[in-house]
Amino acid sequence: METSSVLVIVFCFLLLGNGVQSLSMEHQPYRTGFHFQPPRNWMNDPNGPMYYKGVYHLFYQYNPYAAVWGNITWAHSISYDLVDWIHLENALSPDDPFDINGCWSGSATFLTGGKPVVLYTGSDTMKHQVQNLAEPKNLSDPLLREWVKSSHNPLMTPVDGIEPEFFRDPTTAWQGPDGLWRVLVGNRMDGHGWALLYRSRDFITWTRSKEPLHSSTRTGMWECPDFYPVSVDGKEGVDTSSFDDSTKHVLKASFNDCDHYVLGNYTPVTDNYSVDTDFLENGSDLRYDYGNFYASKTFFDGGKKRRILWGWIQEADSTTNDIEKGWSGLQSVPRSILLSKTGKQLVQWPVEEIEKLRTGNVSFENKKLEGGSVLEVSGITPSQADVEVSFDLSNLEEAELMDPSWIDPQLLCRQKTAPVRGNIGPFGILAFASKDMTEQTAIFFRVFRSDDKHVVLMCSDQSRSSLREGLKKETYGTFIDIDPLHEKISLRSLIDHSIVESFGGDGRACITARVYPKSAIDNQSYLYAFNNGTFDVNISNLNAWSMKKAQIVSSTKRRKPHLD
Ligand code: DQQ
Repeated sequence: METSSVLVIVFCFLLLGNGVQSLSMEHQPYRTGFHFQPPRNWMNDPNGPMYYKGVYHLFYQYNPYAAVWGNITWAHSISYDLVDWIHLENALSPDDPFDINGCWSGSATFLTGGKPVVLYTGSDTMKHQVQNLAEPKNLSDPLLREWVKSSHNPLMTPVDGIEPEFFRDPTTAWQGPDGLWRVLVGNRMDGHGWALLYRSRDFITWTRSKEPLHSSTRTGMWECPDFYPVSVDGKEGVDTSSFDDSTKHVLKASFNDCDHYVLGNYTPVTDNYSVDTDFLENGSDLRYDYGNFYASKTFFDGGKKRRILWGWIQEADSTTNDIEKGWSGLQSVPRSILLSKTGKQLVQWPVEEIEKLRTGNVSFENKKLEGGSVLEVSGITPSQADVEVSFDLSNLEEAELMDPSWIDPQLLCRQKTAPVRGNIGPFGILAFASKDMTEQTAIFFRVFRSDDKHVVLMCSDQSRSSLREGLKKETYGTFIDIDPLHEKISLRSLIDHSIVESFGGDGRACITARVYPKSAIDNQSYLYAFNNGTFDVNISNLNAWSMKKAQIVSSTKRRKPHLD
């Protein structure tokens, strides 16, 4: 062997063996294959997503200079299919007095006639939060490459008792039957969360309504509010300014590191919003995702008549390691979002376009998983995969009794992690598993019995996800509205190098986790189905695919698009 080859091997060995050093730019096991991320540096909230003249636009909070939050700019990427992305020039930079300390989150609105504009928060010279307007320079450019800030900025300022540090993140605006535009701005007042309501005839002069659209004494500051209609027949998405009896309205607010939502009825003439069950009321805790998912935003895709949701997935590693690897933050896969059949919650599913990355399928049906067994799913690339599995259960009468004190599902998942045996469950999948199983991320279900029904718990257990120290290895969980007597328990997980996005019960509960295995990376990563309950479960169907890499490139480096 030549001396140079030996040196390369020794160098790689040193990199791999050295924890933090292994995260340097030379070795990047945690970069994703099909989740959106910029080539380098910091990214947080998705901003102003929209579909314009056949092109999807995603803007996002970005630091052009470092892998930590700061210098917040609106970066801009476009796509023709929500899978492959092209990074364009930054759309908004913090270089005016009304946004010199940052161009923070905001949303896009199509004005009458179809002109897109964005409202965003500027952190001004005093670090006061103000709301600003920007519009495309050239409407005939479907890529909307250049953006011009309004000469009227700032349009909304923190006056009349609004605290200047708690006034941000304007929603997509909607137009009422009186022709007035409405927009919400996230706020904290008296220590609580508010969605302030503003109205305008010309989109320039905005007047604050005496009453907020909604507020809650159970929460702190509301960041990144979102407000939109969903159709009660649950089949198609609905444009933000549509109102009729066949819709309910969703209000989402970001607080406590999670995106919470409520459902309710909105009357546009009076701007009355009456919620079915309020935020955190009577144990209600509706969230888009019970894992790592924040500051999300939806938009109406007029092309395919659907509403699409994006969320920021933060790192769960130390800032030092983020700096070392040179980047921080992912976006979730775009998810289409609808009202469930029960009308009591939303359901989410990865947009169908993601499926074009599927390749190399492995599938089987009707396989018994005995209590205490694992089954390797081989023949795919487990570190970049899409897995769908459904379980049917025949021993439901054996389910353990639900203890009425188990009211916190996340706590229950933390206590009853994957190695803790139950009667019916834990069963599910082990993602990012090392051959010796010392590393594994378990996404699983447990079934309990309570009075006359069954209670299904869904968990994502990161406690053994990595042998590396210093990571946040949070375990997440939620109860999920499935009746296992009458339906199978299904799970879909999108596994992508350092992220697992899981959809239980056909999208009734989502849990996203960031994990950084030390040895279960690339081709040393394995995937298993498992059942650690006492009783057998049956895999009625399992389908797994390797996933191709999406093409996410800067405008100068574009290759031929996928032809399939
Ligand atoms: N991120 C933005 C704010 C928003 C927060 C700043 C939520 O506008 O409230 O980067 O993550």
